Amino acid sequence: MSGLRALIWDVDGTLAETECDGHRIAFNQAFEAAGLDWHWDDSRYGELLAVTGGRERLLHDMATRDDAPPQAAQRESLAAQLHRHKNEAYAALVREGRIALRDGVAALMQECREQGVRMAIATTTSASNVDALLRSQLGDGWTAAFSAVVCGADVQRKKPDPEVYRRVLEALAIAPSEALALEDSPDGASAATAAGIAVVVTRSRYFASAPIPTALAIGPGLHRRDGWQPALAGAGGTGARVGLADLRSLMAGRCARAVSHRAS
Ligand code: XBP
Ligand code: MG
Repeated sequence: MSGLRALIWDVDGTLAETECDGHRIAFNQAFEAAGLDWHWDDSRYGELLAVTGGRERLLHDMATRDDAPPQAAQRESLAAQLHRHKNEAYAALVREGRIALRDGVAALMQECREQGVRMAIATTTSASNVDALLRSQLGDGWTAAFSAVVCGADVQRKKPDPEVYRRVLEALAIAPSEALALEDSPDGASAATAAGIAVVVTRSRYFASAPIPTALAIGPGLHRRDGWQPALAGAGGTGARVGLADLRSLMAGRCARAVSHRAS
């Protein structure tokens, strides 16, 4: 049985609720700045999150519009322009302190540091967005806390493809069984699972009830021990929140199940 050597964090929805009050607002600001009468409301944005990657999301939306440029090359160029503007607007929102880490995230990060569990990031979002968010939340030296950071532009294929997780494992030089991923979305969980990594899901606003059958456990957030499937054992050792002891025990349960399947 392998121990937990690294915790791999997804960013949007997992580290912070960045989508509704961050990326969505910033996309709408980019539309306005470009003189476009386009607006993504909460419900439309929820649908569009089925497309991973902001530029890809823009192109997908354009394909449904009569008022988008007719030629593919024009759409690509408009999507690139809007996406650049969106990321600048997102960074500005984050710098204003509009987006905080989700409850329980900082405490689990601190536990990782204390217990020598390395941390990494596996995200679809742009590196500039990760930098803006973590600089605002963890300070200028945030990169020192992470042994690997793999973002959207670093891979050929975004989540649900496992490439981003495989790249993280390579950078950490560990086996999939030695890592645990923290995710919030079906595509994110599929990506980690396809890379052979166990996934714990903390429910986020837009994926509050999405089926995520591959998750080792699903719960409302790292800040509480109730509402988890499967139920967390009483003695997590960290009081009211989810801690490394819980994650290790979930991983041990997964190994025990794998062994009993092999034996039967
Ligand atoms: C979430 C995404 C991203 C963000 C926007 O990534 O799919 O596209 O919505 O960021 P994850 P970009 O959950 O893997 O962190 O515009 O930079 O793509
Ligand atoms: Mg996510």
